[in-house]
Amino acid sequence: MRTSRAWWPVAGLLAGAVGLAVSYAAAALLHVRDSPLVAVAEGVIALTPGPVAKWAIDTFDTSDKKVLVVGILVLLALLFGWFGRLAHRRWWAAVTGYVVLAGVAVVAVLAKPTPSLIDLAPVVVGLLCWLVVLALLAEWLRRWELAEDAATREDVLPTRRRFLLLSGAIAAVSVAGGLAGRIAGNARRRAEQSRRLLRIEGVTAPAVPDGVTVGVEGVKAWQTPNDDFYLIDTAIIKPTVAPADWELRIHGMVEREIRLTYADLVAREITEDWITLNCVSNEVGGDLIGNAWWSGVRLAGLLAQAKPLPGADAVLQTSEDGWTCGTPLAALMDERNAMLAVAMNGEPLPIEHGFPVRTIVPGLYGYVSACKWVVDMEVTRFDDFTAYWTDKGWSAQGPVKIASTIEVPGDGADVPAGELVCAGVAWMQHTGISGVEVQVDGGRWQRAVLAATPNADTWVQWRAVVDVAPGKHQLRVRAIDEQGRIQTGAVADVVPDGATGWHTIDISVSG
Ligand SMILES: Nc1nc2c(c(=O)[nH]1)N[C@H]1C(S)=C(S)[C@@H](COP(=O)(O)O)O[C@H]1N2
Ligand SMILES: [Mo]
Repeated sequence: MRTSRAWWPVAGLLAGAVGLAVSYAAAALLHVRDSPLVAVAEGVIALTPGPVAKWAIDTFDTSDKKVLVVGILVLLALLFGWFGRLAHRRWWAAVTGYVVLAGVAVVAVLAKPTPSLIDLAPVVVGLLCWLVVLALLAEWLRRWELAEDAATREDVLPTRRRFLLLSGAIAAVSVAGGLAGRIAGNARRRAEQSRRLLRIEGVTAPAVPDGVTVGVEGVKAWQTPNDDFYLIDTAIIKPTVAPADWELRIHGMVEREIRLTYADLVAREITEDWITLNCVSNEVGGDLIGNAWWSGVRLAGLLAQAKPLPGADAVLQTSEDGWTCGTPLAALMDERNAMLAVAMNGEPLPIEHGFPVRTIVPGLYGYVSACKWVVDMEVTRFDDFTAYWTDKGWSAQGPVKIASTIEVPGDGADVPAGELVCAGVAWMQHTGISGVEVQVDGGRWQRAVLAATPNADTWVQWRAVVDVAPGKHQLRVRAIDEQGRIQTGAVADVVPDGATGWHTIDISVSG
């Protein structure tokens, strides 16, 4: 291995290794369920005829994908080495080789049951690594080769040393990437495993109440499935806390500090309720809102045990990843179902929704209440602290604002003239909605029919029929709450405490 020529396959191999390692780490850190390699392995299994797959599993006496993954790795190593050799004289052949491999991974990832764009990120990262690293190594191999042609020892040695150092560094990056992926993946796997095995006494499956839908196709499901529930958080790497490691401390302006393990928590009485959660950043007509069956432990009881001191008016919540929010103490202690939630739609909280424990408070935007992965609650005063979003210009107080949306027809829809069925949702958690009205082109407000709701804390579906003549028209909606307050048409931005304005859509009516 004294000549540069012998090192081209090694360069290809190193580029391949670092690309795989970095994409593996990216998959683990981004919580993509499987790395591209595993996706390919599973793709191979899926494409393998049943008897062959069975034979392979029997022969290798292993039910997991290890043998297959190792097999694919060996094949890849050979390919990478070959690409490296190709790169010496035919750079584009090598590039094409890596791109084809990435293409195989893309197909494998997209063939999974619910692929999303983020699932492709590890493949893209891996491909970039391959190309950049191969280009780097090739550059130094070429210099080394030039020096060899010049045939003086003094020229050869420095370029050779540089190439070897670079190779060593890249090998180290591969190992580090592999380790990082392993550690992140293990933590995730452990949390996932304990999550799957959890059976929480008192948690029941959701039963959607009668009459909550208006029966118009195109209106979002009244109950939001966990997989469709919007996600907002600042954590690039989601905390993976196993229940056995979870502890909550309630302290600050209290007579009695409380420390609670997960077992302590779920040994208490479980409360369950339908609650709609929405984000203060939701634009008028936006979809940062979802409705779920939450199960957890009422905070009122816990805080009453801690006995807040006079003068306290806030609870500063902190999550495992350091995110903070300030919640009015009163909202956590009044009659509403403010809870430390452990389950969502009858299942242990999904990791990205705050497993093992998060806070849910009806009537408040998420940014001042719904702390995911909550581990600390300090009873305090609003005057004495700021929190993550208040530091960035958002309001300290975040009660939800009354809102309504038109979901059917869609914005820009073409509809026939005559009677037009419109439908959508409205919400004003913890107060409730008493009416919804729609308007065509600024005309008179027409009453909609409301579906049922189990309580004042969920959104409500509405349906109305309006008459439309051929031409272009605007439809508008507004809601009225249980106290008779009418949703304002004044337009406000989401900053600092939530958007206002009437959701308005355009339609074209044909004759
Ligand atoms: N730890 C943590 N909790 C958090 C946040 C966050 O960034 N970190 N975002 C909050 C915001 S702004 C909202 S709207 C809700 C969203 O909850 P979801 O992602 O389960 O829908 O979580 C809240 N809890
Ligand atoms: Mo939010």
